[in-house]
This record gives sequence, C-alpha cells and structure tokens, in this order.
Amino acid sequence: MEIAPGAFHLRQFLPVAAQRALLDRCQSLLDGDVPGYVPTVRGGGKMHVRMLCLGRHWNGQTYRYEPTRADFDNLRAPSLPSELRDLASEIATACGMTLEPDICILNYYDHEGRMGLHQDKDEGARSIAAGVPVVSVSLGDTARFLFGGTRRRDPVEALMLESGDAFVFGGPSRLRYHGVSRIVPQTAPSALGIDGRFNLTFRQYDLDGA
Ligand SMILES: O=C(O)CCC(=O)C(=O)O
Repeated sequence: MEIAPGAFHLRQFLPVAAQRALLDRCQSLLDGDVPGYVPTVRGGGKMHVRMLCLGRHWNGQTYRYEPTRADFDNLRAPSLPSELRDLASEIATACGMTLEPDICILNYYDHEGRMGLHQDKDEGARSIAAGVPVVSVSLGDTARFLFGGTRRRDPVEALMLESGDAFVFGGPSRLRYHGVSRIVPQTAPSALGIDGRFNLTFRQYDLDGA
C-alpha cells in the first residue's frame, strides 16, 4: 500500500517460515563475534535499542558511517550477507524502486524499546539526492511506527508494523522523519518464539562511488 509518494507499507511480505529463518540470522549476528550494543549518542543519552551495523558502522557520536566502531570497541563492522542484500533489493523492486544496499542497521527492541523521530540523512549525498530508498523489515512484536514529513514539526501518522511487514521510503519520501513510539508486547507470531522485535533497515551509502 502506498501511504505517501515513494512510501510503501507491504504487509506480510515475508511468510512465517522466512521470518523464522531471518530471525535466526538476526539472533546469531547480534550475539556474534562483533556483537550488538546499546549506543550512547551525542549529549550522553543511551539509545533504547541494541544495535549492530553491517557493511558500515554508524557512529552515534559523530553521526557518520565508518569501517570500524570508533565510538565503542574499534571492531570492524561485519559485512552485509548477500542473502540480506538480495532480500532488500527484492522489496525495493516490489515498490518500483532500485536499491543496492551496502549498509544494514539491525536493531533489537525489548518491550521498553523505542526510537525518537529522526531523518536518515547520514548516507552519501548522491544516494539521498537520488531518493534511493530505505527498506525496513520487521520481525517479532508489533511496533507503533511514526511517519512524519520532511520537517520535524510536520504532522505524524502512526502505523502498526507487524512481523513480516516491510516498509519502504524513497523518492520524495526519502528524508521523512520517522521513529518508533512503542513495542506491543506478546504480539509476535507464536511460531517465532521471540519476545521483542528485530528491525532491519537497509540503505545504500554509495551511489556511483559517492
Ligand atoms: O525500527 C524501525 O522500524 C525504524 C528503525 C529506524 O528508524 C532506523 O534504524 O533508523
């Protein structure tokens, strides 16, 4: 469903078996050799998610992408697995857009998890200017997702993102503010056996090398 020009909510894009396989992948990545962590952002506040960046690391102090986790443990960001890359490209194509992702931010939200309204604007200038979409995939408990305009004060719509849903925002919607106001406990499909929620957001930093 197109909810604004360039913004699409694809309900139940992933069947439960595919959600299960992706969930296993997310859990092993988050608890892997380069584990997820709770970033401290500028000003000293802690985020309300456990985060792991693949492909490039997003530094919560500088708000820039970099190869290693200079704001945490200096470990190199794990590479972005090809099957995750392919999934994100497939979702973008389903919305009539093109994405060759080189970054994925994997977030785990417990029942207290949330994320304030923000724009995704730290990717390469050419990629943003071209409106290359951000593709998001949700697994586990439902999230109340906020989607606003390109100015912080613009009205905000609340959408419930359920397990298996994809959300895509590109073109004129690429710089819309968005966030997660709450997680709805015990709403994950029982077959997943998960408490809380994973979200993967795929982005393309490099467009023709910039
Ligand atoms: O969890 C979500 O649905 C949104 C995540 C997000 O906004 C981000 O990673 O920038």
